Amino acid sequence: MTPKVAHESESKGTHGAQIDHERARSSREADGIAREVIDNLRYLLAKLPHHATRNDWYMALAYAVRKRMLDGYIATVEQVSAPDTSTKIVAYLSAEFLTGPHLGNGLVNLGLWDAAREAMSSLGHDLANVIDQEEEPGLGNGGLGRLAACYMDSLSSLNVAAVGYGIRYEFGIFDQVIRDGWQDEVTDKWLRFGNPWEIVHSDVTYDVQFGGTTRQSVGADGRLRVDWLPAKAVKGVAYDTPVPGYRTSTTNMLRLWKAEAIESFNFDAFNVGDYYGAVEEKVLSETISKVLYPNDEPAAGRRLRLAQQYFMVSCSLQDMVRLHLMRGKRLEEFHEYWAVQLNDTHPAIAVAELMRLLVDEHLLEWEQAWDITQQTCAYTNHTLLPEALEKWPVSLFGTLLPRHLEIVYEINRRFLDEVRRLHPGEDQLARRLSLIDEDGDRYVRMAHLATVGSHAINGVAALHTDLLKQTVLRDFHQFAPRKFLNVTNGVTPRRWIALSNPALSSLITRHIGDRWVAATEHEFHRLEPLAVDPGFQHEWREVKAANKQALAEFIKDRAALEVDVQSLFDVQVKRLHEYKRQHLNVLHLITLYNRLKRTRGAATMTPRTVIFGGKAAPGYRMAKLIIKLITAVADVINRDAVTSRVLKVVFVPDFNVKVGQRIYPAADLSEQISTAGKEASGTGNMKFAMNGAVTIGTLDGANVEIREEVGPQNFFLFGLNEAEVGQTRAQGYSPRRVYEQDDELREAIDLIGDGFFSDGDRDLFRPLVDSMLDRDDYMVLADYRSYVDCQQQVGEAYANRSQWTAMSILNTARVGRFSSDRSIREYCRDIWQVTPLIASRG
Ligand code: NBG
Repeated sequence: MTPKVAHESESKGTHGAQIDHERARSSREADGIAREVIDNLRYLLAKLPHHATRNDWYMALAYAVRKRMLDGYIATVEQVSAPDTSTKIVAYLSAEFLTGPHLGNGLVNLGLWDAAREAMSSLGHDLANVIDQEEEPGLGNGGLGRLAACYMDSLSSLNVAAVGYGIRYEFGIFDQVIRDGWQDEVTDKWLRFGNPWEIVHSDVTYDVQFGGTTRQSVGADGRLRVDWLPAKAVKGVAYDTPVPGYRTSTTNMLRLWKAEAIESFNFDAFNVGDYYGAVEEKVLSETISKVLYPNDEPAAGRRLRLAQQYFMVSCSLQDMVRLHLMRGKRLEEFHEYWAVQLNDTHPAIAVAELMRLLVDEHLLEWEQAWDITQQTCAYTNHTLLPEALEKWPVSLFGTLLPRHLEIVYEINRRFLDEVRRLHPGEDQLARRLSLIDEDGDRYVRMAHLATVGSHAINGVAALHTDLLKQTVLRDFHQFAPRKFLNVTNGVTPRRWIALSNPALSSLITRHIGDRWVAATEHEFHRLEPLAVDPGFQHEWREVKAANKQALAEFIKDRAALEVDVQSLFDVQVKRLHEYKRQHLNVLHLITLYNRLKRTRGAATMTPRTVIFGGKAAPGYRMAKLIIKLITAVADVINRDAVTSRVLKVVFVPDFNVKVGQRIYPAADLSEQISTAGKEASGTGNMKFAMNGAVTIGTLDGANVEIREEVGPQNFFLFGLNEAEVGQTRAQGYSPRRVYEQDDELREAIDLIGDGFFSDGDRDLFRPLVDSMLDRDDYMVLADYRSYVDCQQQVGEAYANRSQWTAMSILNTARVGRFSSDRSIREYCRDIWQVTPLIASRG
């Protein structure tokens, strides 16, 4: 493993060494990179090459790549801060950024992949192994956080000046381990081996205050002033991670805040000898950015969660104000230079905080401040599920943020005056629109705050936006219809095709050139004529087969199971939730099992490998029980000599971005089977389709648009649509009746209920069985027959290889619209009114 290029320059004179060093700095060539990796080992990690661990090699390469990103970043800053600039900057505020590992993506975007591979191989290392060493930052739960990361990639790739603002959680989403078939949670210590991507700015810090009281006074100018006398304060420190665009010089920053104690804050405690009291204070301050909250758990009582939200928002807005003033601009024109996007309601407190900064701290008039706030902010809604709509008890809110509660009341008072003026006598309407929920205990409704404080509100898929207007935000829509618009989600083709599916990428590039990576929507259509070309089909199948082989090896490694790579890879990976209906998938599996058993294996059936993956919120008992059901059914099927020949079931533990990168490219069938009306958009559905998987799905979220794009004949549709779900309920839906009338369904449910998958234990799955038979909130039984029959068609279609391959190719060719570049262009045009920077190609 002795590096060939180790310190050539040492043999030269000092001057020569310096010049070599300078050349290496900006080198895009393999030897320059290799030399720098050796330098980094030595000067950043203090290691000799032959003592270096795999992590050291990864770190050394990461630093070399980061350096090249920083060149782009400095160039971007120079442009944005030029004295005559009128650039508007997008501030994407999000409690989650699920970026995935950075190294591979950085190499793709910077165009350094081949050089880095050559460099590492000259040093005796395989680039793929080095890349695999990186531990991903799990700073998000699922789709919402991953969407934020895709959008950051597109913003840079489209040369839009942007900052992603969020929280640097010390512990991200938990790691999932499966023990005895159950999910167990392990803390995610992603920072344990260091993080070479972030740059700490110890000088970019802000104080964030909490609690206390407020005091009114009248200033010398006769103006009413409100002072907030907080009880405590913490400091937010900026940690920046560069986000390079694809083959462009534009590099933006993801700026994440870490909470620290303000050193001088509790000096008194030191003076009176309460040393440990002071230390405790420090520990408490730091807990604010300690841990990411898993979603799908009641948050209403979580004081720390509200503190996190305010902490992140306050640091970010203070930072924007500082940068704005640094650029020599006036606060009156803040909205002309900043577009603040609220990613769901988690950062909705920004509306009140921006008002506070403008009115209390910078002494603008309320009306003007309100105008600026509304023009600056826009809000994206990501869910209609009532339990996921954030609201905070007024008492908790007022104790933590007394000044903000006053501001919320004042916003509400003015807003409701306007409502009453336009709709006199409609008290119920005013109650429904109010920022304060007064039915029973009083709550601050964060979605209402975000809606009132924004000039644009968007849903994340066409169906979702329509439902948003008809349900949760119906009254707001009637009140201000023009504020509402749809921006269908998208995913970045850089990470989700170029990086994770290199074989498919090079096949596509060989046929249509490489412009698709940046112009997916336009270019992918050029694949359509190839869909029926036998030669191309053959190559397409070979790529899929190789990806399946690679996944099979991964499954063997992680789940100790051998799977048949010729079989149909039928995949459902996403968070565990009843509305996503992993248990509907399980009912299908049990049905297949029963058919095989009945016919002693003679039933003609397309061999399948059914793959699950996903985390359940630690406190969501039903979701955890569904995991147990999947693993229990898998055990029975996989062990049975008859069934396991044609059917295998695997639960891949710890689904995350890295695992996703292995799974999407290997899928034949994508399961998008949520109850219609429940999945706002979905983004996994897009990743699958881009990688040539065909979807079996309901008319929910973005499935509707995916089906429109790929054509109904290339999409397996089943189930009730959203309107039918409502009608079925209204007509007194009885799941038990469905159960009684469908023999296969009854047989499947009875096996679960009778303890067949739980060693005779009839209680284990009882809550799940009862919930399906008694209420069936998610219409699992209602959609069962349609799903099972549709799966039958899938199996038959897969048996026709050339027809299936054509479907697969057409899926890829026609889903270019779901590139996040298209989404970001729409945000720029319709919501932010920003135009790209002029950038050179990187
Ligand atoms: C999720 C939705 C998904 C959607 C993502 C991104 C939340 C609150 N919502 O359907 O469930 O794709 O957001 O928009 O996480």
